[in-house]
Amino acid sequence: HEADAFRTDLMTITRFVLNEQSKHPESRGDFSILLSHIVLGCKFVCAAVNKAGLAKLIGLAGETNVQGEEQKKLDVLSNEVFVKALVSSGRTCILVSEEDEEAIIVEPSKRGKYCVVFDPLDGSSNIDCGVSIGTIFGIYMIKDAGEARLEDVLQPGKNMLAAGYCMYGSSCTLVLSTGSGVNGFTLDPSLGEFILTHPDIKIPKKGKIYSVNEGNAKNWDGPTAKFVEKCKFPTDGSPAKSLRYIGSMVADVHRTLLYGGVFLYPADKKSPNGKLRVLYEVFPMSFLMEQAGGQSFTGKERALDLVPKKIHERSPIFLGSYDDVEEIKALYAAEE
Ligand code: AHM
Ligand code: MG
Repeated sequence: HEADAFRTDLMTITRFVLNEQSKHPESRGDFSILLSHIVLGCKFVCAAVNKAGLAKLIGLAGETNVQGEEQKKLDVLSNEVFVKALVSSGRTCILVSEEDEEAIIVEPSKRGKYCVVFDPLDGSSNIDCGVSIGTIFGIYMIKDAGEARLEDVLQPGKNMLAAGYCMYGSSCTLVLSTGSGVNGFTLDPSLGEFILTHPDIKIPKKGKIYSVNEGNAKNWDGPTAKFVEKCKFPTDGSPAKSLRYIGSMVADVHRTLLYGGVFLYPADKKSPNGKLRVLYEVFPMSFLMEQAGGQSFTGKERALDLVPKKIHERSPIFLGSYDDVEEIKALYAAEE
């Protein structure tokens, strides 16, 4: 169709969030401002990641540049960009980043009511071979606007107001939920804008893919081992599942969200709490999964019910299509 050749009515992420906001007349636009700063961080990291392969030539990411100066590693650089963008938004009070040991308490003159937990560049071990990596974030609102305390971020994931990730892949895709469904936006590099490309994402009820680091199998617990065995040798007449594992959480979860199936990073004998971090990996991804109609489980409980005690705490995680996670839950329940 002629009319389809060029879309002339572009739903940018800013327009989308402002639309959402207009449904809440009491809102003063703080969230839109915060989000625009997160979006800026994502655009910056996207540009930096796209140039990563040129590092030796132009001096990026831990290489020495033409002036002979040591350059910052891409994950360190990304963290600095996000911290500065978030603080300068004037809408944040506590920041927790995978890259910083301690939580950052924003100075009083720049404070706002939001707490942001984030992993600025997850999967960064994949940078050098060009595999997709991403930024993950979750947003809480503080209880008492007057003072910011660490307890404000040590809340269960179900208290998050919003969560999302940006994947730096064959295209740059930002997936966001503000608590009423999940929407995906793709960066149009010529416009420098994220455009709504995946409205109202729903994960298939059951999937054909499982995604796990099977190299850890010898250390798995019973239910995890049984589940993966069933994926390969189903006993109920259903077809065997395909295995896909990128080893980059954002990319593995993104595929799971779009195609269905399960992504798991279970506990094992060596790491009884798994590998992934509760606040800025497990919670945001679990929030998105539930908002898309899927589920997320820790092996003990609904992931979003978990109450973290420390900011860098880890948890096992099983997330994805509703029916597939239901199967995992049944295997754990049978163990008890
Ligand atoms: P990182 O935060 O050090 O990048 O580690 C997190 C990454 C995730 O993106 C991915 O799901 C996981 O580590 C893969 O771990 P493994 O290599 O043990 O399979
Ligand atoms: Mg990480």
